Amino acid sequence: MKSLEKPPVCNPMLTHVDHLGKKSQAEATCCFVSLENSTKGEEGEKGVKGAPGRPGRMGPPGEIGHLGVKGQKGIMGHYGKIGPSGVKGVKGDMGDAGSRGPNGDPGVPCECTPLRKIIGEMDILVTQLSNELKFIKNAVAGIKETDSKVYLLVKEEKRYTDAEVYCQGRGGHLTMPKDEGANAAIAGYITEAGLSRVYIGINDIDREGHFTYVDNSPMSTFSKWREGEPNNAYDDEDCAEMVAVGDWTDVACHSTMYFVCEFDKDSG
Ligand SMILES: [Ca+2]
Ligand SMILES: [Ca+2]
Repeated sequence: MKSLEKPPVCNPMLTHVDHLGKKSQAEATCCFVSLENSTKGEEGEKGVKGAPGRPGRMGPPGEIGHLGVKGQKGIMGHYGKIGPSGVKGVKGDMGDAGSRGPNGDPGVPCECTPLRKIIGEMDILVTQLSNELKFIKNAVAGIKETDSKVYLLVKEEKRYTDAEVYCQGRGGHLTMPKDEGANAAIAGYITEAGLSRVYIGINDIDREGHFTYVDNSPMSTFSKWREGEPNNAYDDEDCAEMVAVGDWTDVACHSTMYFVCEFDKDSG
């Protein structure tokens, strides 16, 4: 057996440290151990299992997979509910023109002269109707009556002769008071109407100073002349008026004023 060289002892306790903290070079080289020709020791006991390590890092993303195969078409579903009405459509094109109709009958030449005559007659009728309507309005407004007479106060200013024509046109005359009762009745109508004077049917047109009724009947014993009348003033008073109190005066026939017509009841 080869003698062993005594290995240098490495004693850390002999390591010199100077005042600057630096190890001495000579002493540092003494730590050398030679394991040549040493014997292997016995195997030690197995150590205790250590604690589990920390989780590793996340790996890289995998590769994209392959597309799957398309499935088969399903069966038809149930019908849905009816939807709302749609928008009104655009107007269609115009249809073709129809066939031409038959010719009309020939026209009649204008016969204007008869038409003008008819129009003229209609104008006359309108005028007559207007007058009749005016008469009815007057009748509604001013008609009065006694047992034997109907009196009409006409509120249209007319001359004496025109007033008598008006009354005759309706079947009467200017009123001819022949007694106190009739005279009072007429006077009452004048007063009610708020008038002061009206023509009555008395005149001396045919013979000055000889008064008669307008229907040429003679004056009776009854008269109602105001005192001093008739005076034939200016030699121009041949007609008669009644004032509101019922008195008579002679006046000029060309004066225009309202008047009273009278109608006999039994004359219809
Ligand atoms: Ca006279
Ligand atoms: Ca007079």
